[in-house]
Amino acid sequence: MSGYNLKEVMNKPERLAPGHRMCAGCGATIAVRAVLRALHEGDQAVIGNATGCLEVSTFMYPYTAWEDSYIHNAFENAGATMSGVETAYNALKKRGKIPADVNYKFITFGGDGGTYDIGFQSLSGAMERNHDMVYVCYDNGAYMNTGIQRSSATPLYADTTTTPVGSQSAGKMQNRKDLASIIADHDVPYVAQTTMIGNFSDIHQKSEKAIYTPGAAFLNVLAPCPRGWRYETAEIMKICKLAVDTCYWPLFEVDHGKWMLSYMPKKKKPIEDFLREQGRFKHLFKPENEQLLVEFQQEVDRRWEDLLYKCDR
Ligand SMILES: Cc1ncc(C[n+]2csc(CCOP(=O)(O)OP(=O)(O)O)c2C)c(N)n1
Ligand code: SF4
Ligand SMILES: [Mg+2]
Repeated sequence: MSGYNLKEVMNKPERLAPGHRMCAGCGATIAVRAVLRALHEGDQAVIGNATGCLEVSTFMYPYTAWEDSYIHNAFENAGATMSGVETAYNALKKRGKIPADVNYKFITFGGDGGTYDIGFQSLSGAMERNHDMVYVCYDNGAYMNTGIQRSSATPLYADTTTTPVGSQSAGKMQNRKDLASIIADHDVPYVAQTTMIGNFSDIHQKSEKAIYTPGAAFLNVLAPCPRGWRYETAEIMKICKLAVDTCYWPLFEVDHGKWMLSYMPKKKKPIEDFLREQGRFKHLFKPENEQLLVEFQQEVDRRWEDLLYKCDR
């Protein structure tokens, strides 16, 4: 892996062109651009994309913001589509129909709805068959494109349009699914959890590893949505940092079965610091909901301890 140089990386040509129609400050597009910057110069990519905000707003036929080949498939089959493309590519290369010095990489993007829920079976199949591809989930914790419905990635007690907060409900009643661990249990070569913090080195280095490690790789990227999470657009970097420093979104990787923590907060912050910034958790700060905050903290602690245990082995 090459050393990380922020200036060099940021000056690379953009592979997702400006002019798309994602909201200003959307975490998804920042995540996509960061992942694609990890492609080496000269390498080409085939991009897959499940239905969701990213697809709907970057690929309005006959316009596209994607500089690479791009396939929009249905919600449920992003994993299957890209595994088929990778297989066809290998077959054509074997027959000499694609020159030996041409290098394609296969990268699929899906939102949490398209990945944790509806496309889960095809993702699981593609990972288990160990296709040489990267599946990137941009996790904004709800079905944003259709109006902020809860998914299995939505955090506990979040206010969404299908888990509305009111006198009878405190928001989503279930904990979020831990998809990165589930994919790690597929025993694939590389899995990582990341987001946009600091100088972007974490997401860059993990993306490069994911793209250039032979076999299947999965990246889970926290991609805040200012609209659905209800925070000030300009605060995205603060929100991501708080997600990591409260251990709500730990940064880790699983490289050929070896779990490794990428970042240990100097001082683990209380979960309130992350939740307070977002309108979807506003109700948790009413005096009568104090116990809900305690429960949220317990859940974060439980998962953090579990991760530390896995990384210690
Ligand atoms: C099978 C199927 N069900 C529902 C839809 C409607 N739909 C389109 S985009 C979307 C939300 C996608 O959510 P997510 O994958 O989290 O991506 P986000 O919009 O949050 O970026 C839904 C429900 C669809 N296109 N296909
Ligand atoms: S609704 Fe959220 S996820 Fe969709 S484009 Fe806007 S900020 Fe991004
Ligand atoms: Mg989503």
